[in-house]
Amino acid sequence: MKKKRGISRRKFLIGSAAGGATLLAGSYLRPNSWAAKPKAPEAVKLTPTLCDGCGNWCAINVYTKGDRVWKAEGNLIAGNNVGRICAKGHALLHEAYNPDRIKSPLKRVGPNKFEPISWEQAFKEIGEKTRQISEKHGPESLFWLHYPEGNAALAQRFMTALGSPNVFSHGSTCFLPRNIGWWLTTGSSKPEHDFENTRFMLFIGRNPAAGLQLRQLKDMAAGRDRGARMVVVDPRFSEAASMGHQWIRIRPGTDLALMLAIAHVMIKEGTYQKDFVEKYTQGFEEFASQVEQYTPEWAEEKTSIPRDTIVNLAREMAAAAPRAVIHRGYHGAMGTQYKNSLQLVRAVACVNGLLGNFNQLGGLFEPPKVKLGSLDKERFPAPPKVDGPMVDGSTDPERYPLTPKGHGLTHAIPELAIEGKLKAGFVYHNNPLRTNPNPARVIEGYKKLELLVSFDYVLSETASVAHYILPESYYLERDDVVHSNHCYKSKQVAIRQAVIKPLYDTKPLFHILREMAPHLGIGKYFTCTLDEYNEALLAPLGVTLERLKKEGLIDLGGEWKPGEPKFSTPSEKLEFVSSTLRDLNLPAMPAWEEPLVVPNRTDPHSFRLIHGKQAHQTHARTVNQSYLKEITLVNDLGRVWIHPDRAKALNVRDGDCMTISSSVGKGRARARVTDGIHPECVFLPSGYGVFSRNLKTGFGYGISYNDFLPTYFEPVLGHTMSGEIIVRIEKT
Ligand SMILES: Nc1nc2c(c(=O)[nH]1)N[C@H]1C(S)=C(S)[C@@H](COP(=O)(O)OP(=O)(O)OC[C@H]3O[C@@H](n4cnc5c(=O)[nH]c(N)nc54)[C@H](O)[C@@H]3O)O[C@H]1N2
Ligand SMILES: Nc1nc2c(c(=O)[nH]1)N[C@H]1C(S)=C(S)[C@@H](COP(=O)(O)OP(=O)(O)OC[C@H]3O[C@@H](n4cnc5c(=O)[nH]c(N)nc54)[C@H](O)[C@@H]3O)O[C@H]1N2
Ligand code: SF4
Ligand SMILES: [Mo]
Repeated sequence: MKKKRGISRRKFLIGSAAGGATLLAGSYLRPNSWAAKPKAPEAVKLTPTLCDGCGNWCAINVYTKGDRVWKAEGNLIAGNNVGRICAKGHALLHEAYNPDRIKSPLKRVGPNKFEPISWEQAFKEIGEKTRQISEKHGPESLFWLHYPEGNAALAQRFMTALGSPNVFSHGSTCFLPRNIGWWLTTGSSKPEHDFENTRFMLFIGRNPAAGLQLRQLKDMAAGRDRGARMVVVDPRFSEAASMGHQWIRIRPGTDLALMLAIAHVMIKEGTYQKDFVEKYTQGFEEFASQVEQYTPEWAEEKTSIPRDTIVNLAREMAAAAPRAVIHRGYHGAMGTQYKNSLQLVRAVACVNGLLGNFNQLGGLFEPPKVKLGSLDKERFPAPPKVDGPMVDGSTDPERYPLTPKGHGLTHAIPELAIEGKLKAGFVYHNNPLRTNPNPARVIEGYKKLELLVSFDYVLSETASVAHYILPESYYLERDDVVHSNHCYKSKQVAIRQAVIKPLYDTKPLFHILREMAPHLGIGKYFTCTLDEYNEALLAPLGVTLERLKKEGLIDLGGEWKPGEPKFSTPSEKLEFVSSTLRDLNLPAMPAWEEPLVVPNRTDPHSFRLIHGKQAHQTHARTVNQSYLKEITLVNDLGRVWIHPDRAKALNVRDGDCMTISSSVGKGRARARVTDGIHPECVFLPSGYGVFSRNLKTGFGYGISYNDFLPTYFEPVLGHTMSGEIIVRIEKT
């Protein structure tokens, strides 16, 4: 059953080193090629599961006809997506049938040359090599890197069993300052927004209409339709801006100045929520005298936003308070993009404090949390704790005192490999060669590893340089660990489960680890079955695994209600002055900090390069899906946005080819000349630049911001500062 519909191993063609691997000469999916196949009526079956198209893990009901995937619908009660599915969620159903998929474990036998091997051989060889490396260089020379999801706890268990503290996530390229800034100020790193009931919503470098969060998007629209005002601050006219009442065009990297000036106006005019500030905050007096210097006139200089616009924004928000809310941010201005992003997040949290919106209708709230159970330690002994520091210094209190354990700084891995401090890596559901800065250096580093094991379902850039590729079954083919990340206003628990049988010789991560563990001498920590594991997680919730599998997602109640705000900071208040930062001798109050780099305003060729998501692509991994690539091609969405005045000075017309270069890279892209962009920057959509030849649909289309981004470590947290890119642009 397993391999029949795919290609047999013998037919698996290995290309020449120069030409790259030709995995198979299969036909590519064309719109409806499979869905429309005329067939006799077949049994229709519904399986509830979770999408894997991005970190939202939307709950979906997938229908099969016979043994093929047919269609999907969103789960109506799911906290993250309330019945919705995006274009990627639909298109990725087809990806199960993409001929680029890896069909069995592979061993790399030369540059881009792979040989199919058995699981047994793969486990044996990986086991031997890992043991050798661990004995010779210590377990600290091993690392795991993943996009953490339900399976994250498994990876942690696996590395702990091996004796290594080195578990990395994508955090330093995505959300690090956002989480830490909120945590420092309010004690919680991811507050939710009651957009449905708000009267004013402000977005600062956050675009839920393309960096999708389907629940937020629905609630934003609902709030707006009920009369809330929607304002979007972005250097470009984003999709969220197109939904809103007002787009405020800001000079990139300067949102902190805007926030400080808004605080200045609200305090000076006495329009902040005084009762809230008095009862629930700490350090207001100091903060108030701090922001006295940040006048709207001063902020106009920094941000290029007219003074009156700033004053009006502050007044409108204050008038709507406490039912006024500033989005908590994600990856844009408040994520890992700027040197001042941490200060910006702190400032945004503080202005939300001035609005007094915490735990209020139409404001911010702490979503109810599900507390999952754990394995019975008598039956399933846990590996001894590993207390040592992470190899990248991210857990060193002297160096990065705030960077949380379990994430690390992923972009430090290449240098550590070059220095010989890291020798072997396991990379799961992550593609650092494409998603980390400065690919030349990342490639060099990863190639230095003595052992690189990739768990992927296609030969991504990273998988293509790995020594072994252990193909995980596609999300539609596998059962996973229980998820508890769907909680929005109530507690929810959900599960991903197989909709179809695996098409090829692939396995879910749980099974891979369980079967590989004995070869690494850690088999005794991986004796439970996935069902036993999931049952242990569900035990405290009073929900059976059987019921969860039947329903896919269960609402456990515990509805959020507005009320008294609670902050789990050291002072148990919202901290304008952060006690943690003060103890660390770091700036304890939001204060202006320049971005790391600025374009040369007198040079017509000099720009900041900014970037962002498009609704139909995830990172750089979905352009290998033919429908999604088609959306890009038909709408010409790969172009780089440039302001008409700047384009004119370079003699660039709409559609012309431009050469873009920075201190680390060079590339070409066509121009989209538009006044929907700040003149001092260009905007590059972040979904392109696939350079793995083994991804045949996506290969070679477009460029990536990482190609131009030097390897930086922000001084306090260590994140990538991926918006601190200066490029030179010329007409090609
Ligand atoms: N379709 C889709 N949805 C996704 C994802 C995906 O890949 N594709 N990924 C998910 C993940 S992991 C994440 S992190 C989120 C990311 O979601 P967002 O945080 O919304 O991410 P971005 O699109 O990177 O950036 C948002 C906006 O910031 C703007 N921006 C850049 N620099 C500045 C600045 O200095 N100031 C201001 N005010 N704005 C600036 C950009 O123009 C962009 O419109 O999306 C999630 N959802
Ligand atoms: N070029 C570029 N770089 C980026 C971004 C971007 O938009 N563009 N965004 C930044 C942000 S916000 C983030 S969060 C990070 C994300 O960084 P990564 O986690 O590295 O990003 P993804 O592209 O989602 O990589 C996922 C990898 O998992 C593989 N994969 C997909 N499905 C499965 C599966 O079912 N099982 C397994 N085992 N593997 C699977 C994909 O083939 C891909 O190789 O990247 C950051 N860097
Ligand atoms: S937002 Fe789209 S791609 Fe992401 S999980 Fe939901 S349906 Fe899938
Ligand atoms: Mo992200």
